[in-house]
Amino acid sequence: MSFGLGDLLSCLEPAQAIEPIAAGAVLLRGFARERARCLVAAIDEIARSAPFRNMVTPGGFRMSVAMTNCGRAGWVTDRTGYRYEPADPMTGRPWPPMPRPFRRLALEAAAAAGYTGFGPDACLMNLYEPGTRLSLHRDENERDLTAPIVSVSLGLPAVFLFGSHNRGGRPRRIGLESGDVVVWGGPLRLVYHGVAPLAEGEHPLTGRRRINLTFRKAL
Ligand code: MD3
Ligand code: FE
Repeated sequence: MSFGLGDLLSCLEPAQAIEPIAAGAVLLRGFARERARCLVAAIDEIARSAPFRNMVTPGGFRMSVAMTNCGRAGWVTDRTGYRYEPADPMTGRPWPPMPRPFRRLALEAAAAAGYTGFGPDACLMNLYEPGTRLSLHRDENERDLTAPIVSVSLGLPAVFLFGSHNRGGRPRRIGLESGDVVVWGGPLRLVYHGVAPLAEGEHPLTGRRRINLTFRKAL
């Protein structure tokens, strides 16, 4: 048996793969895999004081994705519009604080993608069940659009739809699995994106659910 230089150097490669999606976006496959179980436990705990709920859009449609937040601000929608709120409209209490390990994960992922010093103040948590989808939209309610958004997928796999700067055109489809992290910034910060209807399935960490965390600098 003989080893080439490639074999000798492969031990120097990071365990997790870094895939550039396009200028400004980086897919970190498996970046949060070892922490996934703890993240899900922490989310369950947060949801006990700020339950997942299906919010209503300004147009009057109830979203199929259930949402809650942690951090100093939380994203909400109702008949009056989309915005960030310091308190949960459902309970009147401040959103639960962002756990330190959440903040650390977001900082580390952003740094691995080339964005140093990321300090998110909001974490939006999306809960999907089979059939749930998120239609094409842009995230534009954050004050500082130079900061990236860090997205963490947990549980059932999903097909992420990655569109362009205008509404039309076929979006690219990107499969995201539990533990995958995507960092979106720079020229891609304002692209249209969404999630295809979740397929039926069962995941050891979450059962029939997918949870997505997005870390944002909102204020
Ligand atoms: C690209 N969530 O919460 S995360 C959202 O899987 C949202 O729940 C999806 O879109 C989900 O707003 C996708 C990936 C993502 C998040 C924000 C982005 C991609 C983005 C902002 C700009 C560009
Ligand atoms: Fe979004």
